[in-house]
Amino acid sequence: MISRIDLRGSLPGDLREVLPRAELDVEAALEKVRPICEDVRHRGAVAVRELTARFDGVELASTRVPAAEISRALDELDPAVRAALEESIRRARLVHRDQRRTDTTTQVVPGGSVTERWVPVGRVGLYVPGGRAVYPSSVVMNVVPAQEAGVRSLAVTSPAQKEFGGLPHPTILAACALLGVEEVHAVGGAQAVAMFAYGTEECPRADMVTGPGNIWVAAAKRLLKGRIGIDSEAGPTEIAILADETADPVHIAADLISQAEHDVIAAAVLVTTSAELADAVDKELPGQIAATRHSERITEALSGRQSGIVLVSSVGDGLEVVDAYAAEHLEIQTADAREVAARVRNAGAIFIGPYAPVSLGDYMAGSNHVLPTGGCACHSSGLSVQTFLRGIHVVDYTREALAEAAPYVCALADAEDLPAHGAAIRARFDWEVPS
Ligand code: HSO
Ligand code: ZN
Repeated sequence: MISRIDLRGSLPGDLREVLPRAELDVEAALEKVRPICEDVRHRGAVAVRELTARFDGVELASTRVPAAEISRALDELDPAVRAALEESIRRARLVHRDQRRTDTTTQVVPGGSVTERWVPVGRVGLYVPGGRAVYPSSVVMNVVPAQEAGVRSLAVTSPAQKEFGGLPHPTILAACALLGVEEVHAVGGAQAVAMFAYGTEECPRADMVTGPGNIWVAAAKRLLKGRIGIDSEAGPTEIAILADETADPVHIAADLISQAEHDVIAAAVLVTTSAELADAVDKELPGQIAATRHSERITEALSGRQSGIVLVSSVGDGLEVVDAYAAEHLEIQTADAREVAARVRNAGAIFIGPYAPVSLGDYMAGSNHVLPTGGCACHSSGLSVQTFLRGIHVVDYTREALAEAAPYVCALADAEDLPAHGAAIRARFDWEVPS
């Protein structure tokens, strides 16, 4: 069912051309999203509530979820889920706390220094999908780094659900309660991103919006980027596995299936040096798929053109392939997996050996599961404390240190035909260039 690409000869020049990949046409969604964003911009909360009625079939009195509903959701949460969320939060905090940055001061010359001061973003809006994808774990993965970065004002938004009386899914609300998030809005889709970008009477404007969403959310992020900071557009999830003959086909099949479970357009790619392993995985898949609840969705994802098994002649070639693919999640299931993993250059997150499956990272490793998709791992990282910080350079020079720099500044200003730049220096030294 899963297609095969044989690259055991020499690797093609442009690997990206031959590797399977989902195509999400965000561009096409832009025109639909534009009037929605404009409406929110001009009519604020009224527009957000009208759009929620139109798209989610829910009439909201206010977009803001009452505090009592948030604490009630926690009271009613299954104790096993509560314990798991608490442990997930604890582990994520450990990792993200270590990502905090300390200010550094560099003495450039005597009397001249530059300090890099790390300052958290003031207000952040966190988007949590609703509908088919109800991920309280994503609340944890968005909120923890923002909190550890020191973000003072945090608001979560998640689509209003008809079946839950117009509130976001109760497990989402309970996760917010566990994390101490008090501001939650029952808004989804492009209107949620616009609500944060422009602000409404019920939701103050945010400086940044993060979190995964559907194509409308991605399109709204693309449209409003600049007015509001974004993390990434977050496309369909993907897993790549680099494996040799030492890997267990049962594990490989299970891990491919686990991420295919997210979406019919999720991608699962196995890159292997072993044709026997590829055959064994092929054989293993149907039985495992048949035994799982979302078998239809999984079958569609695995047989789609975004998924496949890629045969390579060496682990070295395999590394070239996975680097070109730049997967959101990359498992290394080879002999010396640690050593092989150390050679990977492009991946959102790397999972080493047989006991670090992606599902562990989704919930409980302590790592973040909001990661770059669609090949963006070659230039971007997943969500972290750094996402919510800005490094501000603070320049502090004495008169003497400026005098020493003056001839250089003036020379470069002249070379760029920007004499007023040089004049701003000379004005401090009786209009001379100090020597
Ligand atoms: N694998 C998803 C995250 C997730 N998995 C949430 C389960 N729940 C994208 O990294
Ligand atoms: Zn997952």
